[in-house]
Amino acid sequence: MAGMDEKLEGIYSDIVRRNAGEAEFHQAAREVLESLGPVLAKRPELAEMKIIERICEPERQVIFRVPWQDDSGEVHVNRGFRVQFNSALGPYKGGLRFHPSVYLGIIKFLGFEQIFKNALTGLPIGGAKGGSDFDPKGRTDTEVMRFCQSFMTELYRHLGEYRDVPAGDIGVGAREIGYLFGMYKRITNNYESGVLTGKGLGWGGSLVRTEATGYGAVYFVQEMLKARGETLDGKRCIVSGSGNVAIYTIDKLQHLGATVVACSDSDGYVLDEGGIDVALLKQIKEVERLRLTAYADRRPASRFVPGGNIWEIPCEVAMPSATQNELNGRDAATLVKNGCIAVGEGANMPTTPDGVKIFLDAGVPFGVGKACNAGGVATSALEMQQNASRDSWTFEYTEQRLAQIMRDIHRTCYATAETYGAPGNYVLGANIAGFIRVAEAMVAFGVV
Ligand code: NDP
Ligand code: 2IT
Repeated sequence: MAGMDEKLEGIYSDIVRRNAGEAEFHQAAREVLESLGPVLAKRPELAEMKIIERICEPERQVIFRVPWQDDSGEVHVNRGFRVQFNSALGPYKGGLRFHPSVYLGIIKFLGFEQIFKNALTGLPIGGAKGGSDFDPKGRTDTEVMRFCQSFMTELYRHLGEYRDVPAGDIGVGAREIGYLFGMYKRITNNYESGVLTGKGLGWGGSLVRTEATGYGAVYFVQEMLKARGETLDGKRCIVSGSGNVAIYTIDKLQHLGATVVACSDSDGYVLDEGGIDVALLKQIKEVERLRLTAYADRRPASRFVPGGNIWEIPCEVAMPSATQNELNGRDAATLVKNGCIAVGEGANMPTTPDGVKIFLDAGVPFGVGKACNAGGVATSALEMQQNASRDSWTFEYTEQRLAQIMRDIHRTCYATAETYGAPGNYVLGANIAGFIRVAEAMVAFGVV
């Protein structure tokens, strides 16, 4: 296998054998292992302690039945997951995803990425992920509530502010966190604010958490451009997706003088040469919960392209912010050919391995997800800090903290890549820097 020595190749084939059929987890693990050769060469004690083998095996995996009734009384059975991957640096931390494509391999890949991402934030949080194959699309509020209540009826016993702290991800936003928190509070008879993050502002939530992933991703791209003497001002940008991450990525890009000409959902993309109208996008997606076609209906200057490939639109900055493997090698080649000068991953693992290689080979600064989108979970950790001190910070102060964390992550990845002989390679820098922080804690704790 390219880029891996014999020892790492052996670890990788064990992962494939022990986690059969979990393609996304194999992909995420392989990307990290491909970065670790130089670390093992410098730090043989980490190999001796089998740190990599231990990091690749979740500490605990919970799979459970989630029965619920829809508004007509029909009974449905979904599957719930929580993979508590690593608690070396703090309580398990990571989002919940509700999407029909969810199975163990997706949750495991996301939990694995979360270990290194959370380590990069410098904050005291371990790595986890959870979710369900429940499809919230077309479901009423009361159906979503009953599903969340059933989901929490099992999950609560695995949570706690010092044990495991979930948040949102695809299909899980403030509404779902509200229903989940309400059920947790009822079952445990405790007002334990710090057990979930992404809460509403009136009941323990943090200002800036809603905006944090998108804003943070843009700060990261800003730093990558700065390292090359560039700015976002006047840049033509593409952001895929139209959910939480995409909306606030677009918002911040335009605030900094860029123009975002397109965004998307799973049905196609909207092209708006004048720049996406963020207020209208928020109204349609967050308030009315409609599809992106409604945006084009209300804004005659734009048009919706059903089934269109958003990466064929020429741009200078691309920020994939929808889902895993949404940008492949062909798309990457098209972007490079069309003059793309920076890529920042708002989503988790949106670029396929051949796509990543094309960007790296072309020398296009590539902000890998676990570094670039870490602002969301970092602000979740700031929410936990506020909850622990029964305090709430201002928008300005919280945003300053987020911006500083993103600059620090960029500096760490940049410097680590340089130290390990791969200047400008944020993938290598993020993997090595995140790994070392977790590995050192694991060594200190002994074989546990
Ligand atoms: P949302 O549910 O708010 O939005 C998801 C968006 O992605 C929608 O536009 C959705 O379109 C699209 N999408 C989802 N699944 C698919 C799919 N299989 N194919 C095509 N399009 C799809 O989720 P978020 O914005 O929160 O999450 C987006 C990405 O960012 C995910 O990869 C998530 O893991 C990652 N992320 C999220 C963080 C957060 O704080 N929320 C933090 C860090 C990373 P449609 O409506 O058509 O399904
Ligand atoms: O992928 C992610 O980092 C998230 N979905 C956010 C996790 C969190 O705990 O805020």
